[in-house]
Amino acid sequence: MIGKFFQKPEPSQGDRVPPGQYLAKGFPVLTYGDTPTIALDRWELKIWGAIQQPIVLRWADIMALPQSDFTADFHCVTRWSKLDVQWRGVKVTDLMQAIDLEPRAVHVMQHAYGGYTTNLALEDFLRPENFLAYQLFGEPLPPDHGGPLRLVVPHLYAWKSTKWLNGLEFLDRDELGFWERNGYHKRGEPWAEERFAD
Ligand SMILES: Nc1nc2c(c(=O)[nH]1)N[C@H]1C(S)=C(S)[C@@H](COP(=O)(O)O)O[C@H]1N2
Ligand SMILES: [Mo]
Repeated sequence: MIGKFFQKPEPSQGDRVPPGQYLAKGFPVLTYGDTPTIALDRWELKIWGAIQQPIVLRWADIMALPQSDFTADFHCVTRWSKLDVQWRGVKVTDLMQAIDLEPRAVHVMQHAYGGYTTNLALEDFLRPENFLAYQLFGEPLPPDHGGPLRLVVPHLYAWKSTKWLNGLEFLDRDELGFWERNGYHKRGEPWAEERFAD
């Protein structure tokens, strides 16, 4: 595994690389299926389920929210990690200011253009470090990395960070997303190596 595509962490980075992970050279693309093409003037983010009022956000609505820069480590369950990825976008907590959750909301399903889904517990979704990203290293987020817009949930394996996000469905119970139905862990915390369902 070490060599062309992977490298050993420097000692100073070691405590940032979760068990069983290697540092990737570059930033690999990991997609199940094809990369969809979405024009910004047709782009939508639908938010529905256990909330007071379903809404559909357009690109201008995202741009009207507070914008922030983020630096976050990225851990794929296939054992590569990339440290200090630089993004720009909107905090989940800022997006959620506009949403009135019903008390029965306890989980959220992320939906993507193309049909990918992944589930999160509400407390994992609402963490202050989570964000919606539309820039990567100062450039528009490349389509292969999830552009125009993806979610990033740094504290969980990256399959919980949906590329081409176009829906957030709030749920009154946990439901499994695409990888979770295919044997992966419900939560996916890298420091605990929550890779597979028991
Ligand atoms: N829509 C969608 N989002 C997705 C995936 C996918 O196949 N489709 N793959 C996930 C996985 S397994 C990982 S590791 C990261 C990879 O992000 P990257 O391709 O930008 O490195 O995206 C996640 N989000
Ligand atoms: Mo992954």
